[in-house]
Amino acid sequence: TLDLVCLGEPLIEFNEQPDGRYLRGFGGDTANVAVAAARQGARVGMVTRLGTDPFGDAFLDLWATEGVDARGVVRDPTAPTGLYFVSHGPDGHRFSYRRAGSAASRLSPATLPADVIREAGILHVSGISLAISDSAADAVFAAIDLARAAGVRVSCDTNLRLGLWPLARARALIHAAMALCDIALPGLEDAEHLTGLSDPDAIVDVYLGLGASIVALTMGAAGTLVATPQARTRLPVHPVTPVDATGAGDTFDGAFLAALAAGRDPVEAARTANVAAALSTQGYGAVAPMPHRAAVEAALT
Ligand code: KDG
Repeated sequence: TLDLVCLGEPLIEFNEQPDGRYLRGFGGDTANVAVAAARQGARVGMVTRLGTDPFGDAFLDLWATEGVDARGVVRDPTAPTGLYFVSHGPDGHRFSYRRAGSAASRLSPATLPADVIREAGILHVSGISLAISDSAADAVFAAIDLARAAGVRVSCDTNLRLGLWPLARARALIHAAMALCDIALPGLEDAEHLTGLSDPDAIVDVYLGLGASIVALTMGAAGTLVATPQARTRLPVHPVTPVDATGAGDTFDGAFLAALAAGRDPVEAARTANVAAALSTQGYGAVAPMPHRAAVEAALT
């Protein structure tokens, strides 16, 4: 059995270094969540499609190393593994995608590994899984149906990427998915765009209103607002000096879901996840600097 199954697109990462070179690594939001959760000790599976190219091989090697179950991964000889570039400027990082027509964009309901999804404790999806193609969005909703029918909890991160789709369509699909979710993981900036609101409590009301029983609103330097229908708690950010925040939100999600799967309450889970997310910003890349459980525990004490 698995604690967590993540559905979405892995992307090979080329991360700009101060000397102008590009450091090769791994990204793709839900794939980042998978590794982050595995490093916290969760049993994790990935559901996606990869090309039969060396970048697809590299992901399978990564998942073998990290202990991420790849039974739900299909290799597609007719489409490439996607990639993206990360550049850094005074306003933070910027992504440039080379992903149109990728293997993962061909995700569809017909090739979902139903057994892998049904055996999980939690299914995690995101706004990016919904954005990459119509058939991938169909796959997300089909996976959610499978999960709900089997009593698997569903988690969704807004991960709004306005470079991938227009706001109105993003809002319609992301909120349709959120209405089927138990665990809502909005980021403040995403949620401001999606709801038109700026007050964190009002935003949390929207996601609780859509039906989530746990909402963790991540607010960057302002910390995290964790809410259930019964209680709300604000947690401060764990102070570090960041180098690259790429994947920090995904690291939060992975550590949060791993802790929930281990039976921790949402506030404890968010406390751990805040630390994991902060530590993940101290090196370049989405995946390489993600902390293991021991480092998170050491920083918590
Ligand atoms: O959250 C970080 C991701 O956005 C990054 O790894 C790239 O998946 C990615 C995307 O589509 O933006």
